[in-house]
Amino acid sequence: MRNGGQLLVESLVALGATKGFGVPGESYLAVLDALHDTVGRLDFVLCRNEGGAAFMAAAWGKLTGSPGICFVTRGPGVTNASIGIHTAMQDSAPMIIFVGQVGTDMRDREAFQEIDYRAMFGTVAKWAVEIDRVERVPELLARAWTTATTGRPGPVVVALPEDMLTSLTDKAPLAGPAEIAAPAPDMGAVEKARAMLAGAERPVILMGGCNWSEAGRKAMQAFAEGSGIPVLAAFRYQDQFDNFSPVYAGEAGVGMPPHVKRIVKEADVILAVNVRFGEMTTDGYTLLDVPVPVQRLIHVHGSDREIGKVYQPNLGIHAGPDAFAAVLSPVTGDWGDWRMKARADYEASIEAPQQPSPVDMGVVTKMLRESLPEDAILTNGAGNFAVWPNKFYTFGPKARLLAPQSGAMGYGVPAAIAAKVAHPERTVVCFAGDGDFQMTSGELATAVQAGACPIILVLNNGIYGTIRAHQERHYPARVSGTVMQNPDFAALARAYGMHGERVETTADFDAAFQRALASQTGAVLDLVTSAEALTPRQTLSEMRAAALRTKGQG
Ligand SMILES: Cc1ncc(C[n+]2csc(CCOP(=O)(O)OP(=O)(O)O)c2C)c(N)n1
Ligand SMILES: [Mg+2]
Repeated sequence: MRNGGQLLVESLVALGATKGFGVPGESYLAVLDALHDTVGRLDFVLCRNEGGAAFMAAAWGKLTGSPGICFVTRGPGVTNASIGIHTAMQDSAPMIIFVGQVGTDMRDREAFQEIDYRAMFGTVAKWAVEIDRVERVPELLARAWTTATTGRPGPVVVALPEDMLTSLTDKAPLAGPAEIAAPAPDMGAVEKARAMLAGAERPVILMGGCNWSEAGRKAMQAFAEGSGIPVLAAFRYQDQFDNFSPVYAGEAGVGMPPHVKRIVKEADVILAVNVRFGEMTTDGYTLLDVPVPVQRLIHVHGSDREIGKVYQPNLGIHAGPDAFAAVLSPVTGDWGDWRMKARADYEASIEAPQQPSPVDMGVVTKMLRESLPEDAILTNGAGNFAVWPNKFYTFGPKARLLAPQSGAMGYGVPAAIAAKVAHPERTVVCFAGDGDFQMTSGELATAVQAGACPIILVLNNGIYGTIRAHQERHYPARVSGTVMQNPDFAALARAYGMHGERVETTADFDAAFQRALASQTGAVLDLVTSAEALTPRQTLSEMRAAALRTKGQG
């Protein structure tokens, strides 16, 4: 006989979960107790805020393709965690979050910390369920795992009533995950797609998602290179295609470079593989007309619910990304100049002009681009600073980027911790804004306790820069609610037991970074940057002046 907590935890071990990120609560003591027996097989990574824990689980899912596991308490615990659930959803990343729940004997009375999770996460998560009978733990957990990982991957919320967790059953735990083959493409449709591409003058491939296998990505690269078709990455998925490939042309994401907009607009045939057509990838739904784009669209996706969701394709193909890539063979066409211009424009776009800032992030990013190991993992949250890892770093086939499609501030630090927990041997560099960093800086304690040692670069410009930029464009010279008084970030890092340094000039960065790498503790480098250098190609003053001129006040 086992209780619900033991049945759940033993089943999770069998499914392949090795780490769970969480904050304890009295609502799921039986789960915590069961985790007492799985140390070394399924470890509980103790976090400081459920928002951090859920971000770590979301990042784990995005990095590994296996559901990120999160444990949180009811009510206030899960409300804190909701930011990570939303982020996993927008990222299409697999995640399962277990939430303690009030006992079934008092449900629907608005008992202490009670929430109806199906209602709360009905549209935020991919699925939300409550397990109210202990015998159903294996059934519903198996479904949660399958739901999180198949089709368009995403987060599943599983609520666990307290009395269910302590009830005894002789039901056996799961023995392992179901083996599920992804939908394979219809070969007639694949030939149609090849014919559409072969007949194109300006074809482009757009790819995204985190559920590619290495073989699938290689096959996609072989197809794109063999056909000489330029490739764009969907928002924050530029790590899924070798940026050094002569066909790679950039990221269709926030702050989209002009050449990327031009490529999508001027393309006559778009092959979109594993792409969710979000606002950022489409530049606010302007690059392709809704619902019928001018460009001929081939949309390949593992979920039938993504095909035709926004854009009616000329050809939709329901197929998993790997399964589709595996059956592709190159096409030929006369688009060499188109491809070469796309690549040249991309190469020009990653060269940053000199920045008006004590620490010049253009120089810093270039230095990292040239010196980080090929399997480095970069992470970031949200803010203007994200342009550096997102637009000026180059991701080879082994490098990874963990950056939130939800634009959630605070993601970078927990994602870097999760990456270090997953791959202690790899170099993990988090880019954080000063505002972004302070959303989850409490997780530095988690990092130190878990022995996870990322290097965190805080781009300290003293402002909530993104909002300030919008402010200057819409309400020039009326600064409101965007200036921060910051703590000493290096001292803060040292207080947590990490290496901390303030870097005042570009010339000081290299040595500081070497000391950070050499430290066994992880490090925070507080980089003094100027608010003027808010975007790589336009200063804050230029933004203000332009807006004042438009308003006739300049
Ligand atoms: C959780 C969350 N809260 C608020 C926002 C709105 N927001 C987007 S960027 C930003 C400012 C980011 O400031 P900082 O991290 O200092 O980066 P900077 O833009 O200065 O480089 C804010 C407040 C958000 N995206 N996420
Ligand atoms: Mg800032």
